Amino acid sequence: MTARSDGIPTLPLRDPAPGVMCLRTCLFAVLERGCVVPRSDSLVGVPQRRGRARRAGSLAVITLAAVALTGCGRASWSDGLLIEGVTEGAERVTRLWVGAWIAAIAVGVLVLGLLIWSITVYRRRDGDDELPEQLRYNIPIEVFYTVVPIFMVTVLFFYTARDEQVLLDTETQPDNIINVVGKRWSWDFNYVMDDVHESGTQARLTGEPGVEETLPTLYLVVGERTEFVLTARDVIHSFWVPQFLQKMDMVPGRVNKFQVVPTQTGTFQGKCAELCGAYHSNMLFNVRVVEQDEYDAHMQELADKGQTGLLGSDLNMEEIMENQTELLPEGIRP
Ligand SMILES: [Cu+2]
Repeated sequence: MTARSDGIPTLPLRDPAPGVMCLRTCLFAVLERGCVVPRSDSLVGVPQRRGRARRAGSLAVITLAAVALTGCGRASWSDGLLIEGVTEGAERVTRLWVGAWIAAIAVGVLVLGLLIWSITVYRRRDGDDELPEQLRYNIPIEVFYTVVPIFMVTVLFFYTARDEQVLLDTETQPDNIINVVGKRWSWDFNYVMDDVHESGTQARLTGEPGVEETLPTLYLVVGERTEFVLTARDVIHSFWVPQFLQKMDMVPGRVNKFQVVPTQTGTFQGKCAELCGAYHSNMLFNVRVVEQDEYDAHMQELADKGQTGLLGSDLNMEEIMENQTELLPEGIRP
């Protein structure tokens, strides 16, 4: 893929999530068959049977696409087709995701079942000339359908709040602290404990392969607890590494934090998840999770290039709020 039909070049990055890739391919296949887009011949009196056959064909293709997703790389039905997580917290997120889907499907099936049951059993029959028994102001029923949704929302809220509390806990002493700064339209990485930094520039989407090698790259040590201190230079951005299954906003004047422990080595994609301006989609970066010695070598490489010291928050367009400055590590404070 090098250019869209409108001439705008696209970025030949690594494959997206396996499930996403397959879903996209399958849906394109359906669209290309003309199954989803209405065709003009259905408007000029072609027998309806053909239309019906086509619709049945579409349905079959979509069903097959959904089934085929199970065979697409690492996304599995047991994980709710969610991309594979590569941090310690990922399993918790996956469980919450799968649980929420099970609850949603159970409620959906129950509601549909009740709907079909009521329109079948209580349908109007020959000779029914009067209104059936009316159930307005039936207090037990009204209490029932008030209490049940409140119960369902409470259960979902409980599990979400419980998991969020664990995932956003920053009480544990981290092994490493990295200040990630969002800016239009790239990233700065301050390796606080190693006193070096990297300043990225926005991706040049040339349409040629190899663009990903030019992106700023964030290095992390596998198995090590890293704390991200998130700030923004100009407007709101959002720090998102899809395979962390977690993201967080970067708000001018504020300091946000979360910690991760990466569980596998490898290179992963990162991007801004908050529409932040014209080149928001160019705001890309890589994450390399490596062993300690490779991380140390990279820190040395940055130092050798003269990228010592940290990029201070005085570069921000907006000052960090007073009650937030203490959340910043020394060396970045204004
Ligand atoms: Cu952004």
